[in-house]
Amino acid sequence: MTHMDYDNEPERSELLVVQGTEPFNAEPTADALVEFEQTPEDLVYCRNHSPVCEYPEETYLLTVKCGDATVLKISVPELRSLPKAQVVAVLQCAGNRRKEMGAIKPVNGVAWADGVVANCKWGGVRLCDVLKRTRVSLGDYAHVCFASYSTFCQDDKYYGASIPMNKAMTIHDDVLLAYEMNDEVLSADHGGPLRVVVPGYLGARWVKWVDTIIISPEESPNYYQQRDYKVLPPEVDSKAKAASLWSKFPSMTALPLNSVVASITATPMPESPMFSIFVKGYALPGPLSGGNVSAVEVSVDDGASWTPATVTYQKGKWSWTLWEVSIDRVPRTGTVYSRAKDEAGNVQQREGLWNLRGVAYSAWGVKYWNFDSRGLPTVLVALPPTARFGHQSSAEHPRLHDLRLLHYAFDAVLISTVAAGVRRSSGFTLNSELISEPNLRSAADKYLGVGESIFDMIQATAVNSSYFKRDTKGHR
Ligand SMILES: Nc1nc2c(c(=O)[nH]1)N[C@H]1C(S)=C(S)[C@@H](COP(=O)(O)O)O[C@H]1N2
Ligand SMILES: [Mo]
Repeated sequence: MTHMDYDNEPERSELLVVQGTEPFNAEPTADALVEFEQTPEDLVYCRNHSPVCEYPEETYLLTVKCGDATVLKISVPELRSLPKAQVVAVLQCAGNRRKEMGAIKPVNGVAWADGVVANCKWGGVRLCDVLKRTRVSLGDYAHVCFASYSTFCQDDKYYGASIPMNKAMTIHDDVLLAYEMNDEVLSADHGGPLRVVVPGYLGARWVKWVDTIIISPEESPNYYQQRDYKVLPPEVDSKAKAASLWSKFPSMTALPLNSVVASITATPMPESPMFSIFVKGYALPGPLSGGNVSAVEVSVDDGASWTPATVTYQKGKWSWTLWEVSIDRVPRTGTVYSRAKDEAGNVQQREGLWNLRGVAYSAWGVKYWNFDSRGLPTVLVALPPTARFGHQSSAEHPRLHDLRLLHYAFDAVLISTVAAGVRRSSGFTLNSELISEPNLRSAADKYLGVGESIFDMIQATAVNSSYFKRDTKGHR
């Protein structure tokens, strides 16, 4: 596309793992996410197909059209004077867990781990209230289309999506035009001054910087509604095969019932080579007909037996569910699976369906562990007191200061591994110039690549980043 200007991007949270900068795409780690019932803004993922647009709220205008006719123009200050609605709803990208699906067979798209999920409180005006003000005979139209003409996108001249009129007009479906997130003014990164909030639907329909609404007999013609965000059958395994098929498959609406294992911490059991593990995670509701999550279970014996987890948070029908569970007498290495159930009795299935775009992956949640004799993940043990991250020493670092468990083993490979881990999970980069011992300094630089690959290995096979999760706002 012709014009995409990345010169005015806002400042971003250091807590996100950056997947791409133009456009900006970044996610937090799942173990940090589950520390908060309501996701704080600095842990809310960013998903863009274009540069981020910044507009002053006072002059921001929304246009509502029916066909070619403009049927309403309303400013954000005017929207703010209408009755306000608030809803807690989980925003999730259809590509959440794509990396896991990609391990089955390569898929197209950003290799998201399991952090493109945010449980926020959204404030704004109900879409149905705005649509009613147009005096259009709404029942004659099947769809409500949203557009942000503010900028070109990677695949189309604007970003667009649509939802069925029915969804828009059902008051209990809580579709909003939001100007607030977590009781604060909606930031540019998350679609401010105005974005669409469609509880229960994939994030792609939650159009950011929405400037135009079109009441229409048809779905949005936009690329992201018509030729993306669809679950193609598994035999469609190339872009060429997909090309003629997009129009034959429905646009995605709700995402499937899902759960993810976010963190595992271990305690050695007295007088025994076995451990007790504490497992935390999140679960997500499927289609509305199933209701919200009613239970989550975990298995450490490959699904032969299941232990119920304790649900520690759920709010209303659109929120995520947080859960945790302790399991005693597990060996030094193992695998924990999670599965969610909903109010209608649906159960999350073991396998996820592979599809070309890597969307809607919902196999059992899974995490592996591999502890040393003290219950520590086997490699992350070293950090010299002189190592500095950004401007802070390891002791001052908000996410590292209470890592009592770290031994100051002066081993460059270990330092590099920790450095790679810290960088991945918090965005901080090791400033090796500030390591006082010259030998160690050059070695740490030299081994950074090794550290990166060790860290990748740990991420794939063990549980590590719980050591990096507590920040100043964090609590247990
Ligand atoms: N205008 C616009 N709206 C958009 C997008 C976009 O690229 N442009 N991305 C969509 C997708 S795919 C998702 S998952 C969510 C992400 O919202 P967030 O960046 O606030 O987390 O916004 C949706 N709305
Ligand atoms: Mo998305």
